[in-house]
Amino acid sequence: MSASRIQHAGLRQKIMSAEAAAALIRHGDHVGMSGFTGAGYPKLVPAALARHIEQANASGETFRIGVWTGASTAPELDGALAQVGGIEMRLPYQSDPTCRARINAGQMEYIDIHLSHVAQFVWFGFLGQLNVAVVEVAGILEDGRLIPASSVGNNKTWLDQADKVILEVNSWQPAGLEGMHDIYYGTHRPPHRKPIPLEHPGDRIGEPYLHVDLDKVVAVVETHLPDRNSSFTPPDETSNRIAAHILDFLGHEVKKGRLPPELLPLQSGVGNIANAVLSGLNQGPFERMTGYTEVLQDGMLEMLKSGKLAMASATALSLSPAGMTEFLDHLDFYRERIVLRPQEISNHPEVIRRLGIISMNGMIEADLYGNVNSTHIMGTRIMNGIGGSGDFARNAYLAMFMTPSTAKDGAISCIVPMVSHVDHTEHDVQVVVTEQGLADLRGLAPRQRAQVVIERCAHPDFRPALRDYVARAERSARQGLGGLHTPHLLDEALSWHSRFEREGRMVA
Ligand code: 0RQ
Repeated sequence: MSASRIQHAGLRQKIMSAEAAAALIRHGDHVGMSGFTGAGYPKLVPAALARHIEQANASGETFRIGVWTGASTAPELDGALAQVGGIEMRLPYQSDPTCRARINAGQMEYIDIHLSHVAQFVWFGFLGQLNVAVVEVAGILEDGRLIPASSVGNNKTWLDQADKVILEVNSWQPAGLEGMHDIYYGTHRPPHRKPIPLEHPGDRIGEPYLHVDLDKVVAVVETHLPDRNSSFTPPDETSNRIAAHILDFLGHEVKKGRLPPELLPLQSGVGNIANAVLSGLNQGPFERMTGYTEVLQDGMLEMLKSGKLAMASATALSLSPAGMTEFLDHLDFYRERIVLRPQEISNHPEVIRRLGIISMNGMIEADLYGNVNSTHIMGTRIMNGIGGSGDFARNAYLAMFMTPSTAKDGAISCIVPMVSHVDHTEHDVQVVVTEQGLADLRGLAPRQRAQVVIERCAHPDFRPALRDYVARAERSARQGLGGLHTPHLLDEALSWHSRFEREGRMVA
C-alpha cells in the first residue's frame, strides 16, 4: 500500500511501527486525536501508547496524557487508554463505557465542551498548548496534502496547532472518499473574523484536502483496519411513536406556512430514536429534503438513496457495517451528495442560524418548564456529553428534544418537576417529544408550558404526581412562599431523583 496511499517521498521515509510512533508521546502531553462517533480515529498508535503506559505504570512511573478528540471514538482509543488509567483529562463528547466508569469514579477528569467550541478554544489558547496530533488519513498526496478519512472533526486544528504530528494512513478507508471533504481554511481569530460564505447545506467553500507542515510530521504509521461502528436495532414501538408525532408536527408546520414543503435542513442526533425519525421521514410525504448535521447515520444514507434527501452535510460518517457496504458499493453516487466538513463548520452557530436548521436530539429528562438534561444520570453521573446538541439547539430554527416518557422499566419518569442537571435551558427548547405525544412550547409562558408538558409528554402513571406538584407549588406561591412565574417547591423539586437513588423508584 505504501506506494499508492503514501505518495510523498519524504513522508515515506518517516514510516515506522505504531510502537515507535507511540514512544514519541510523553507523560503530560496534550494529544489531539482524530475521531468522531466511531469514525476516522487512529487505530494503532493509541493502543501502542496504552501498552507503553501500562509498562511505565508497572515500573512505578506515572504516565498520563490529556486526550482531545472530535467526539466519541472506539475501544481501541478511549477504551484502551482509559483501561490503563492513561488519561488525565479528556474532552469533548465521549461514549465509552470504560471512560464513563473512570470519570464517574473520579479517576479521570472530563470537560464537556460544545463541539463547535473545541477548535476555537485551542486557537485562543484556552486549553494550553497542543503537543502532539495523532490523525488518521485515507492517503497522502505527492505534494504532502492529506486525504481526510471518514471523519473530519477537529483534524484541521490538530494538524495546525500541534508541535508534532503522527499520521496513521489507513488503507481500509475507501480511496473514493477523495473529493468528498470540504476543508475551510478561512477561519480567523477575533477581531479578524469574516462571515462564513455558506448559504446552502451543499455549498463547498474550502478544499478537499488537509494541510500539514511536513517538518512537524514525526511519524507515519500504516494501518488497514475498519472503523468500529455498531449496527442499529430496528426501530421499536416507542421510537416509531416518537417519529410519528414528529412527522405529524412537521406536516402541520408546512400547512401553516411555517416550513417550506421540503422542510429546512435537518440535524439529527445519534442513536436509535434519531434513526427511527429518519426512517419515518424516509416513508413520509416530504421530498427533496436536505441535511446539515454532525453525524451521517444509516437513516440519512437511506434517505439519500431513496432520493427523499437531496444532499447532506456532516463532519463524520457513522455507518453500520451494512450501511458502509451500501456506501462503498455506490460511492460515486454518494460523493455527489455528501460533504464532510470540520466540526467547527458543521456545528457553527452562524451557519446553523443562517440555514434555519430543524434540530432533533435525544435527552435524558425534561422538566415541566422545558429545561433539558442530556448528559447526567440523576444529576451527577455523566452518560456521554452534550456533543453538538447545544450548538444546534441554541441556534436552530426549531429545537426538538425526544425521549421515551419513562426509563428503567417505568421506575423513572423522564418528565420531572425540575431537571437534575441543565444542558439546554427552557429558552433553547421549543418542542419536547415522547411516545405519549408532542409538546409545542413556542409562545407559551412557564405555567402554560407545564400543563402542555404534563398532558402531552408525561407517562399517564406519573401525570397525577406532576399535576399535584404544580398545584401545590402554585398554592404555596399564592400563600406567599415563592413566585407564580415559574412555581416550584424548592424542598421537593429534586426529591424524585433523591427518592430514586434511595428507593429505586421516583414516586412512591
Ligand atoms: O441506561 O444504558 O443503563 O440502560 O440512560 O438511554 O434510552 O438508551 O438513550 O441511546 O437514545 O441516548 C441522551 C444519552 C440518549 C443521547 C442520550 C438511561 C437508560 C439507559 C441511555 P442503560 P437510552 P439513547 C449528536 C448530538 C447528548 C448528545 C447529543 C445523548 C441510558 O441522546 O448522549 O445529543 N445525547 N448529541 O436507562 C435516568 C432518565 C433516563 C435514564 C434514560 N430520565 N434517568 N436514566 N436513562 N433516561 C451527536 C454528537 O454530538 C456527537
